[in-house]
Amino acid sequence: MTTTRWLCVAVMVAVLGGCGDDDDDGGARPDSGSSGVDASTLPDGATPPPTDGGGGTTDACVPMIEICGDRIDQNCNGRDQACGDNDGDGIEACRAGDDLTRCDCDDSRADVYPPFNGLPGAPELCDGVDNDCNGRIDESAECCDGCASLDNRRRADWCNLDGVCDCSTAPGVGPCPAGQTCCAVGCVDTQTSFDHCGACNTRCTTGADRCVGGDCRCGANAACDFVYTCSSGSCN
Ligand SMILES: [Ca+2]
Ligand SMILES: [Ca+2]
Ligand SMILES: [Ca+2]
Ligand SMILES: [Ca+2]
Repeated sequence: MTTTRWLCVAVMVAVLGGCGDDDDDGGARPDSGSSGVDASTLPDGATPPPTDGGGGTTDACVPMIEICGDRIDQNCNGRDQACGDNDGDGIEACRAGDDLTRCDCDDSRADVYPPFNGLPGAPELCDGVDNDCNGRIDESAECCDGCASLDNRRRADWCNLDGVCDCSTAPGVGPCPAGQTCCAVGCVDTQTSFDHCGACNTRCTTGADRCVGGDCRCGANAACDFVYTCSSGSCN
């Protein structure tokens, strides 16, 4: 490659997104293959420009969080992401300069979005994807080897950066003690908690006055039908 060609690639990547789609794959990154940059021809210390993930390329594209509108294909899907909410999950695509944990780190997938406005992010699935845009892939307790020894993985909600199983809402505790569940408010006994009866955030209604064995109850009896209120162990 001539010096002129290399300058074209470098400048056009930054400004226009490439010097033509030589392999016709629509990639926003400069194409490689037979017309790719030969690292041996670059100035000392220079690195070749990244390539897209489309067909016809020979260099591997390493997926990163996509930045919309910068004419660079960070997530290797063959094109730059348009700004806005392209996948309709309610969170706009990351723009250059954004806090990448607070914008949609993949605006082409509706099952990937960060916590927003008090609502949780997408559940972190064991799928090799950073579903909740926190910069970590498959860190949930369900996916984490560090939680494998627990009798119940609901005692934790993720693994720390060192791989140790933890309940993030109960700092310093590590996994919740046996018999407790890691909820948004910390470690909870869902067998007895009125506000988390049977599961996190499952509050008993006024038809009950206690939680026993994970079931809402009125005194020694089942919870009252919805038209009644439980008072002093009786439905009234
Ligand atoms: Ca979105
Ligand atoms: Ca998304
Ligand atoms: Ca994550
Ligand atoms: Ca995941």
